[in-house]
Amino acid sequence: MKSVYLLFLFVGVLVGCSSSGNKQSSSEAAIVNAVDSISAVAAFNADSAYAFITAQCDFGPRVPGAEAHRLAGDYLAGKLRGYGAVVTEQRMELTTFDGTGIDARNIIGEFNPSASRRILLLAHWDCRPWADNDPKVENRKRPVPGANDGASGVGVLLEVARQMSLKQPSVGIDILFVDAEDWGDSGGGEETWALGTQYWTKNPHKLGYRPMFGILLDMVGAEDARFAREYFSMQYARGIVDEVWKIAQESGYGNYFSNEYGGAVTDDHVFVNRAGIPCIDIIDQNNSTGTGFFEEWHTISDTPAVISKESLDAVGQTLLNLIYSY
Ligand code: AHN
Ligand code: ZN
Repeated sequence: MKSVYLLFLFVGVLVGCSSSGNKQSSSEAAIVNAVDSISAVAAFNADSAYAFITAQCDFGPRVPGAEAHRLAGDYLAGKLRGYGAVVTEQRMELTTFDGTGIDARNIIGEFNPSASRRILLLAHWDCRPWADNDPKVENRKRPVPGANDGASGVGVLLEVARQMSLKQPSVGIDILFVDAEDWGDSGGGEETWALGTQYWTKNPHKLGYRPMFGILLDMVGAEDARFAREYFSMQYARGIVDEVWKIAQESGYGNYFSNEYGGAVTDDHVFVNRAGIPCIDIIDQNNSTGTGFFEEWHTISDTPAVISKESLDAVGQTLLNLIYSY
């Protein structure tokens, strides 16, 4: 954000000059417009977001059924409430592809609940029960710590929530923490993933819930994250991808928000789109790892050590700039 402040000062000088009678050049006008659209905005605090990630991981792996899962769920609901949200919790019994019955829990926080124009922001908060991509065979039945795969998106959204408690947005924002995303069958059917989201689309927290669009965050915290334009997001919600990527690039995060086309990811947003809500996925895709995702994906090494505050900042500041542009 320092660069935004510097830019603001710089534009102040420009505006000062142009008010003395000179016609503003189009490039000056472009800078003024860019700053106008971000100057009213809150400053995302990546240290805070990082602390929300370590707090989740400190409970232990948030695998449905585990004590850490219950405690972390209470923590997340309490945080949303503390930042002024109207909180709804959905409890559900689900059966996973391997026949396990789990008690799952979606947590929803409504900000500015009376606003009719709304944006949905979501991330999964559960951890995968097995690190089946771990290089060591003996680790593959252990749970994933889920610092990036899960906690990063949640941590960014909690910091967005904290910012909204300081400055009420004009638009309504609904933060949805979905459960049981990551109990899916690698190489199995797509419907084995995103069970909490599938439940929510069939049982929305509000009858006839219709936000303008949704944004899913998944694995947003790794160093040098690269958010390509994910395939299903482009299929279902191209205009939202364009809008978010434009704001990110104008905010100085073009290194993260790439114009490249990404692969197709079966993720929570697919089911939201099928329910008729246009929804994009901001997800780090990596061509060099073999899995398509960050190096430690579905390993026991997905710990806070993989998290980069710069990556959190790129995503969080982009979201705030979007929210306060409405
Ligand atoms: C598949 O691997 C099919 N989808 C990735 C969804 C996911 C898992 N996101 C996080 N963990
Ligand atoms: Zn996962």
